[in-house]
Amino acid sequence: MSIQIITADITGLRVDAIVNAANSTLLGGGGVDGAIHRAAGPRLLEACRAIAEVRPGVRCPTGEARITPGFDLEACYVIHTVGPVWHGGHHGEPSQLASCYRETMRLAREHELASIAFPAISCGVYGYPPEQAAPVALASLRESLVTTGNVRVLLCCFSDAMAAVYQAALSAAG
Ligand code: AR6
Repeated sequence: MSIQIITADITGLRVDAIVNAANSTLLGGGGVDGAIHRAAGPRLLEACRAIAEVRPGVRCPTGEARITPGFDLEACYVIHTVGPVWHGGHHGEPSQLASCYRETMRLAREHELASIAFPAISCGVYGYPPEQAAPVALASLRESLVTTGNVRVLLCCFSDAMAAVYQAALSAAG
């Protein structure tokens, strides 16, 4: 089992898959989603558009994940997952966030990926406090890694401050 915290732009990482903190349309947005679409090129949007809607306008409900190729990225795949919008923490946010990590790791296992990089899902526009998101992310990943085995997991933070929060949660988890 290997979980490592780094500070980097996720779009430049040479891993089997990078994870996109998307919205349920899967048709792009700001933050890391916008950066991934820009770096992967227009074929990524075409691939996302081709994913079946589960209801009008929703290709990926909150807490679920979908996989596409990485196109112009160094990464072979993008796994798109939709984190919860923070509404104070008592509206199922922790279990939805845990589900994002679990469902993404399930797809990683299905595709026999050896390395994967996650951004801090929900910790930007969606407003999830990083100090509360980090322990949820780590607990879910640790659970998944019991069955997923030898996958190298990178938690790719966009600032040293965010990396420090995740590092503290990793240390606290022992
Ligand atoms: N590499 C790594 N991390 C990044 C990068 C990057 N290039 N760019 C931003 N981050 P956010 P969310 C960090 O807002 O909160 C989009 O519009 C960022 O600093 O991207 O899940 C989607 O379409 C923050 O720590 O995702 C949705 O509508 C983290 O990534 C909505 O935002 C997540 O911030 C999703 O919101």
